[in-house]
This record gives sequence, structure tokens and C-alpha cells, in this order.
Amino acid sequence: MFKPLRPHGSYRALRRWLHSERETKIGILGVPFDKGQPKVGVANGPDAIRNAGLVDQLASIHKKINIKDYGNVSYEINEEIEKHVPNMRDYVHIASCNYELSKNVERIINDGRICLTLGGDHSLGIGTVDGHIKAKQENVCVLWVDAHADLNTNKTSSSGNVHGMPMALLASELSDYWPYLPGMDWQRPVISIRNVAYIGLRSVDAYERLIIDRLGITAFGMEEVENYGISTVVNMALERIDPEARRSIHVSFDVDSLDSLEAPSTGTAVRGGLTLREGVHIMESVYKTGRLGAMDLVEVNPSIGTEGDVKRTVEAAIHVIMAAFGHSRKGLIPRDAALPLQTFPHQTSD
Ligand SMILES: [Mn+2]
Repeated sequence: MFKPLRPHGSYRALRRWLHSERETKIGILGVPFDKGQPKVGVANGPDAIRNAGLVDQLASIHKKINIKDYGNVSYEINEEIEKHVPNMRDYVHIASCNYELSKNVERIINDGRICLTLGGDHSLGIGTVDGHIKAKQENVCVLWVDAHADLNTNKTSSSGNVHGMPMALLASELSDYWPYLPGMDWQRPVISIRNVAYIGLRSVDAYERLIIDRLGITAFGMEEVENYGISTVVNMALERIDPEARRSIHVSFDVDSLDSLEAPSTGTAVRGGLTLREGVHIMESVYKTGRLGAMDLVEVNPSIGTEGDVKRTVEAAIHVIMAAFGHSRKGLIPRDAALPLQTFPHQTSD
């Protein structure tokens, strides 16, 4: 029941409530990059997501959302890089693009914004995590939401596609497994695998499985999602990678973590994945921590599937992004409406 408060208390509480929303500053960065995998089209992912109205939808979440679109990353080939590294396709592009990307992500975070990177294929995780780590002086943990572990090295990969390798490049525990990588000196493998958790795994290569088991990597596959439920899984993952609740969280969200019925327009779709509701729940949980530092949304490929498939995939991506920045499925109360006293809230929402 509504209990009238003293006028003074009521006024102060009302003001506090009206200003309770966290100011959220977002920097959007597109990475039209497709060289980490062989399929044409994924380079058009960023613009497909933008053209579906991403910025307007984000702006509608609440008034304290401040969005700046930094456009797309462009890069020049570094001619000095030795062109060939065994079993890493288009290596020189990978090294050159991620170098630029890392600098961009670092700058956006240093501008005081949460960096939202739109891919592009998942090899861009090398640059985004690197830039985030540099901006936050290594105080970063990573939630890798994906059907795949992306933990191959050039020795274990059967394809040579670098979008299956970013996590192995980033993990300090795996640095000895790589040859010298020319032109990648800026990228130090500094994140300990202890600060990384996976959610959504269901297509893991044998060597990746071995590494996950040997290093004791926190990995919640679909079986764990079934056993515990998504809410418990996210909480356990965050507890493991950020036990003191003080790190900047990097979410690298591969749209193929979602079931291929939810997100069919992606290069390496795997059935039996997360529902859109589970994907949204992950990001709502991360939002509630208040510590999201950067998010990647990758592997949307508008050239795969029917027009309807593409629409469904892009919409799913936008739902997941909206949840990351405070959109609530419970609904948000309009903050600018004159409030009749009866609607005076008994709690703030965040
Ligand atoms: Mn991936």
C-alpha cells in the first residue's frame, strides 16, 4: 500500500529517484572485417545492425544514454610485416586491422565510454580485448559468449581461420604455444585465462577441450545452462572471473552462441544453442553489475540465409545489445512524466 511520506522526505526521495539512472556513455565502433574466416558478407554486419536502427533504439532506453558513433575502423596494410605465418590465413590483414582496432578501443574507453564494437568476424576480439586491457591497466575480465571456444593456435587449427584463435592469442598461459608473430608486438598476451569464462559452448575441438581441462578454464557449455539455468550460470561465471566485483567486464558476444533458429545468418551456426531470452538474460545480468567496459557483437553475416533470416539475426543482435545497456523487459517508467502521488515508487530501479 502507498504510505504518504513527510513532504520533505517525499520530495527528496522523488528527486533522487528521478536522477537515479546511471548516465551511460556508449561509443560505437564498426569493424567491417572478414579476413578471419572465408565467407563473404560478415564485413557488412556493422552496417546491417546500424541500419536496423540501433542508435535510435539505444537512445530510447532512457534519457541519460549518451551515444557517439565513431564510424568504422579502417586500416592500412603494414608492408613491413612478414606476410606469412604458417596456418594463419590473411595474417597480415589480421595484424594490421587489430592494431588499429586496439588503439580505437583504448581511445573510446579513455573518452569515458563503454565501447560497443560491431563485427565483423571474431578475430577482432584480439584487438578489442587488447585495447580494453590497455585502457584499464589490465584490470579486465572477459566473458566469451560463443558456440565455439576460439582457442586454437596455428598448430591446432584445422582451417587456419583466425576467428577460431583469438582467445588463444590473448591468454598469457598459451603464449609459449605460438611462434613469433611479426607485427603483433603491440599485442601482449596479458590476460590470464583465470579471468576468462565461456558461456554457450557446444562445438569444441579436441585440442581446445584439452586446453580447457588442463588449464581449468571456466567454461559453461549448453549442458551447464540446462543443469543450472542461465541465471545461475552467469552469476557463477562472474563470480569466478571477478570475485571481488571490481574488474571492468569485457563481453565478447558471438551471435552464433544463440541457437541457429534465433540467429541463422552467421558463418558457423550450430544448432542447440542459447535462446534469445538466455542471451538477453546474460546481458541484463552484466548491466546490473555496472561494470561493463566493452562489448563486441560479432559474426552477423547479412549474406547468409533469406531476408527473413537476416532480419531475425539482426533483431536478435539488437535485443542482446539493448539488454547490455539497460533496456528492461519489465518496462521502464517514463522519467519526464508529472507523477501523481499514488505512483510514488517504493524502490528505485536500475
Ligand atoms: Mn567466436
